[in-house]
Amino acid sequence: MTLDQLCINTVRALAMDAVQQADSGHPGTAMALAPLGYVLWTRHLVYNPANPDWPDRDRFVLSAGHACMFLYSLLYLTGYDLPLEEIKRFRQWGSRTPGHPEYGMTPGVEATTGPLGQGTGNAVGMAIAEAQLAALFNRPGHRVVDHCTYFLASDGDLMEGVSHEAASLAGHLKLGKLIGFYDDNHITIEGDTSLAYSDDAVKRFEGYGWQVQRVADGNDLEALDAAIRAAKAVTDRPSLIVVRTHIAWGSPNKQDTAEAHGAPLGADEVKLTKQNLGWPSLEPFYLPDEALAHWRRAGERGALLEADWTKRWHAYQTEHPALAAELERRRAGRLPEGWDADLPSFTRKDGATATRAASGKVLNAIAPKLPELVGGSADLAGSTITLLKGTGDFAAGRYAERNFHFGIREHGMGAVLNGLCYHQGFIPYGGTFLIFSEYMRPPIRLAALSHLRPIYVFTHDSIGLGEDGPTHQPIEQLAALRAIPNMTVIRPSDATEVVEAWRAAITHHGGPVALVLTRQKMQIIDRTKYAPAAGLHQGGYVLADAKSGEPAVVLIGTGSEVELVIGAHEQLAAEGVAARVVSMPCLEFFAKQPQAYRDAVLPPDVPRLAVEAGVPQPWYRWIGANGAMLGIEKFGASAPYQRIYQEYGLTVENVVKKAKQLLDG
Ligand SMILES: Cc1ncc(C[n+]2csc(CCOP(=O)(O)OP(=O)(O)O)c2C)c(N)n1
Repeated sequence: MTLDQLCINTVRALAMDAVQQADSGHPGTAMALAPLGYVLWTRHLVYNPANPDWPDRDRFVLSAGHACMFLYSLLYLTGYDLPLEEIKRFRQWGSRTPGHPEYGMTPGVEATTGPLGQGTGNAVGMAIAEAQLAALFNRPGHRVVDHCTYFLASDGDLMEGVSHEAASLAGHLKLGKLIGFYDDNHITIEGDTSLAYSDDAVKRFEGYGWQVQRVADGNDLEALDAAIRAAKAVTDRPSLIVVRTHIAWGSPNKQDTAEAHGAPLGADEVKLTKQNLGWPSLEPFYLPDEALAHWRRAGERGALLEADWTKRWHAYQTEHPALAAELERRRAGRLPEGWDADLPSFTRKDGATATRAASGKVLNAIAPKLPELVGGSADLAGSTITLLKGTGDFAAGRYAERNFHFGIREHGMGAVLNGLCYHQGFIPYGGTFLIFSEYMRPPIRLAALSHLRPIYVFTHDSIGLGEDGPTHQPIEQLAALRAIPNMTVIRPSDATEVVEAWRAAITHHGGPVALVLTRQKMQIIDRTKYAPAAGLHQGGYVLADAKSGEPAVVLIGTGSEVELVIGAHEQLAAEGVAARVVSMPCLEFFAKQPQAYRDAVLPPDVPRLAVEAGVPQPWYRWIGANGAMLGIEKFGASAPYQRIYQEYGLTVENVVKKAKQLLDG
């Protein structure tokens, strides 16, 4: 067996053994892709196992996350801090080799993948990030940002809609340093792909404007090598390399069968496969010394590559110190000094203002000082008010511009935002109507899981959007978003809270933030009379209290419903009923406050009434057993919004009535 073959079979053996030992996992795809991994990781990919975070490394995203033993094997073999012990503990509690790749858990894993198609979208975001940083920071004679983004997609990745959206956008943007591999193995879980799939992937990607090549035999190292070279040489469009492989290659009885997809081969078949491959030992996790040594040499190549880059980086630092410092700042995620100096302040003199409009003003006030703040919307910039003034449209050849046009591709937008976060150097935002958060829920969930921090600008946040009717009126979306662990949902009540909401979003780390904003105009709360909007950072705060300071009832509102609650408070006061008004723009922030603070805002013995134009589900924790909720438990309606509010009982009168009912017990 040649050394090449021995090294390739090492990946196959590790994948078989790890899945067998775990009695769970996906061996077949890793076995089929081993030659591709070998060619890519020994000849092309730029990485340094000793420094997985080296900024100018190539990115590799395993979009087919179920084939993670492929990636774990390569990481171990090339010398990342992932010892063989961890491979042996594949899929076990506390191991660094979880069932699908998880960002932050395993060095060298660039993205959390597994939900098919997401990684492909993430890779597009990473390539966008590279293109922008290169356009902003490279200078003649100094190419300090210059890396490729590779991804590996399976049949499932290409069937999923999100990959279509992302690939279409990537082709349009002519992202020349994006290179994808399509593992064309004709097998999915239910059997042959012909059961459900007869796309011509080549034509499809050509139609998107990609360069597409075919490699007829996934074991042909020179053909793989030539295709990667050709892909790298094409710099004016992304590349897809369609590689015909055979799942579980080398397995006498399981090759080319769906059985090899998601279950161990079985001890007997592992043995037969090893014999068939001419593997020198039947001992599990056996590794020939010469193969490991060869893989490690490939990894060591990375130290030289990084050293070369570091030399170039130092030259850049000398010649362009300010640029170098700025790039370092952005990569580290440090906000610039005084980033918030120009945050606007709103008063009642500004007149009634939709919170989406206030958001547009805040965004434009902070953007000049925050170049890392980039984004756009899914074709709703005018409605979400997410356009930045003073910068142009991000487009092919205009990669330094900051207004992104994601097209009508919410799902793709979410995945691309995640890619920008994974890459580092950005605070990306994406806007659409709150109702269409439904179309981007999978990447929102993954952002939360992976501790990424995109900002979502979700406008038209309730029945308050009016005439567009129930298809566009969110009812359960606030609850659905709040149900995601590590998600932060902020629904400011007026322009002054919008300022604080953006401040919170920009300074927040480790998870996504959704800003939920109105289409309709909202009175600006008179902060000379009511408590300051800075209370938003505690999630909920007392806006106005009973004169006595001892309320008989607490009225809680979020967003546009705070206006109703304030109205009810005034009316109740006139009738001599002691009520407190609490603005609760962010349940997640409030939940994080010490018990003493929460009790001070919501005294345990005082009955509470919460008012929000959405399903009551998230509120039961906060209103308690004796509380009440004025929400909506059916779909909306098409009419001017004032009429819908009235018909749905979301009125000052009804809040007053409910409050009294509560008091009457
Ligand atoms: C969004 C999503 N749906 C379903 C699954 C479950 N799943 C895992 S792999 C797979 C398909 C397997 O076929 P393919 O993508 O061709 O991978 P291969 O069998 O070649 O490894 C499915 C449906 C998933 N991971 N993500």
